[in-house]
Amino acid sequence: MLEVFAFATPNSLKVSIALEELGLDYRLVPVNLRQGEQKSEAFRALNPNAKVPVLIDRSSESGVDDLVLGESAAILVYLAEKTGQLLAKDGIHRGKVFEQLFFHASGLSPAFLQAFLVNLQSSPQAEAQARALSEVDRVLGVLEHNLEQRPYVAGETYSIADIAHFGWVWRHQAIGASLAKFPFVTRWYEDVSERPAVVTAINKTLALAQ
Ligand SMILES: N[C@@H](CCC(=O)N[C@@H](CS)C(=O)NCC(=O)O)C(=O)O
Repeated sequence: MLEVFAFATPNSLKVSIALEELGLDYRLVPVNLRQGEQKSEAFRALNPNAKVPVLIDRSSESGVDDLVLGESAAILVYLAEKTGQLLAKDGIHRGKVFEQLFFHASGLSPAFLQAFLVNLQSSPQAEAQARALSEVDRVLGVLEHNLEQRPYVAGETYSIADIAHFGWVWRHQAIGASLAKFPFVTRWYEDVSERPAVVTAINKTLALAQ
């Protein structure tokens, strides 16, 4: 049984989507970020970084070798390798998936997070908001360039790189960003949004905050 410590957030959603796509049996364990549960001693024992998501794979009989894994991109890679799906075993496509995952972790995710945090302030400064949104637009422009040449972010097939990017792009309206000037990103976003696994994962992840 797989357990995912999560909340109704972009990084948590990525893991729910992967688990739904892969048809794995899992349980979501809510960590209420609004109440600061991520800072509890019990949660920090799982992830000293005090952030969701965290995956626990209890597939070992003894429990001694249970895997406890933080970082959404690492979890996506683990699940893909565990099942042999959504990540090529070698070659060009695998390289491209990792390129996108590293771009996600170092570029797209921090840009969206920064814009989200600026918006969260009680009286956000216009200049800070504009700067954050301009970086969001810049990284969306990088995605646009990729998606103009291929149907999915890392090539011809859907992969964990699409799941990673989708997790944050899903929140574009909440941070005041628009996809209107990115037609290829819009096409990809609509395509991924309609996948049954994605619809189910969004519903289950949003329910964590209800
Ligand atoms: N690099 C981490 C980032 C995780 C992250 O930022 N999680 C947010 C929710 S999306 C969180 O737990 N925030 C709580 C906090 O910062 O106190 C990942 O990709 O998993």
